[in-house]
Amino acid sequence: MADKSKAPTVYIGMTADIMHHGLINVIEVGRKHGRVVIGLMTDGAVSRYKPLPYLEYEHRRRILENIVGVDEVIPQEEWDFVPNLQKLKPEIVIHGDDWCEGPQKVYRDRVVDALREWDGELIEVPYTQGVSTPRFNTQLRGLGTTSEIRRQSLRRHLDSGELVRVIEVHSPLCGLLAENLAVERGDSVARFEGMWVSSLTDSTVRGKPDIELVDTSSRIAAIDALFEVTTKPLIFDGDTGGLPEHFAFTVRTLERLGASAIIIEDKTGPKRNSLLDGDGHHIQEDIDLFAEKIAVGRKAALTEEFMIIGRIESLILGVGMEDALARAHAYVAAGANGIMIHSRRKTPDEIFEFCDKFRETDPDTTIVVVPTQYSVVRESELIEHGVNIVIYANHLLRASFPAMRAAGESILRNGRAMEADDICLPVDELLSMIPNTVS
Ligand code: SPV
Ligand code: MG
Repeated sequence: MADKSKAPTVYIGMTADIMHHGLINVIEVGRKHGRVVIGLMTDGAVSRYKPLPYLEYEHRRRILENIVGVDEVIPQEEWDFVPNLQKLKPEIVIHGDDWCEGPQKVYRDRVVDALREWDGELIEVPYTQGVSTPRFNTQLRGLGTTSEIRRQSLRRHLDSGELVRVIEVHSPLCGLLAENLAVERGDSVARFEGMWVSSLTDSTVRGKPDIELVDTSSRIAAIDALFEVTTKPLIFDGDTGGLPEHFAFTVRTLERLGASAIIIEDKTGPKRNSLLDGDGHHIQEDIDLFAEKIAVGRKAALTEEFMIIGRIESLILGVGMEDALARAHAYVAAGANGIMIHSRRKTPDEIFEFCDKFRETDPDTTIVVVPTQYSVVRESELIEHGVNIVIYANHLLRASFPAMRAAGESILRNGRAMEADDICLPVDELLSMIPNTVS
C-alpha cells in the first residue's frame, strides 16, 4: 500500500447507519484526493437532529473501518463539523451536494467559513439519485424493531449524554404520535426519545382510580399493542411493584417484551396518586424493605440494560431532604439503576436541591424527574442540575379530554356536527396517519 502519511487529509462526516452506494461514491472521491478520515457521528450527535441510528457507534465504526478507501474513523461528537475540522485542519472536506439547500445549509456555511482559515477546499459530490437515507430510514422503521434493540435503546440515549425526553402514551395511537412528532428548536430538532406508560393515565382511560386497581397483567397486555406500531423505548410505571415475589415476575415479563425500565415507588398499603391534594394519602415503605424489593428485581432481570428505577416519595410526604437523599443512596446500593425524585411543589427548588446534593457523591446514577406540578421548569435547567430523564407523565391524556369534551358539547349545542369539524382531525388525515391505510 502506498505511503499515505504525506497525502492531504480528506475529511468526510457521516452517520453510516445504512451503508449505500451513495456513500461509497463519496468515499471513492475522497480516496482519489488523499488520506480519508471519516468523522463518524456519535449517537449523541445524531440525536440532536434525527432519531437514534439503528446501529450502535461501535458497530458503525467497524463497518466503516472495513470499507476500502477509509484510512481512519474518528468520532464526530456534534452535528456541527467545525470542532473536528478545527482539530484536524484537513486540506479537503467532501460532502454530498444535498446540503446546499434546506436545514443543513447552515452547517455547510460553517464548514466553508472554517476551511477559509487554512485555505482548505470543500468538494461536493453530486447527490446519488435513487438513494435517500431518510427514505431508507422510514422503510426500516416501517419494519419495526426487535425487543432487544428497543430495550437497549434507552441506555443508548442515556449514554449519548443528552437529556432523554419521555412522553406519556395511553394508547397505540398516542404511541404513533410519540414516534413521529418532531419540532425544530434552535439548531436542533426536538423529539420524544421514549414513552411512559403511566398508572394514572392507564387507570383514567379505563375510568378507574389510580390505586393499583388495574392489574399489572392487563396493563402489560396493552403494551403489546403499543409495541406493534412503535419502535421507541418504554418506561413502565410499576406503582409500588407489589410483593417482591410478584415484582420479580413483572421485571421478567417487561424485559422479555422489550421495555427498557420500570419505576417503582416507595409506598406501602393502599396506593394513592402522589399529586392528590392534602397530605397523608399514602404511607412510605420502610427504607430497607424497599431496598430489598429493588434487589429482588435486579436479581430477576436477565439483562444489564433493563433498568430498575427507585422512586422516592419523601418530598411529597414532607419528610425532608435528608430522608430523600438517604433513600436514594440506599436504593442505589441495593442495585437501582436510577432514582426518580418526585415533588408536588409548583416550583422546582426542592428538586434542584435534591439533584445537586445527590450529584455531590453520585455523578453517574440516572436521575428521573416528572415535572407535572412544577411545569415551569425548563429542560435546560434540568440539565444544569444533572437530570438525565424528564417524563411528561400525563399530558397527552390531559390534552385530549378538553378536545373531546368541546367536540361533544358542540354537537349537542348545534344539533349537528358541522361546527365541530373545525376542531376535529379531517377524516382523510385520520386515515392517512395510520401506516398502510393508504398505499
Ligand atoms: C403516573 O403518571 O402515574 C405517575 C406520576 O406515577 S404521578 O401521577 O405524578 O404520581
Ligand atoms: Mg403512577
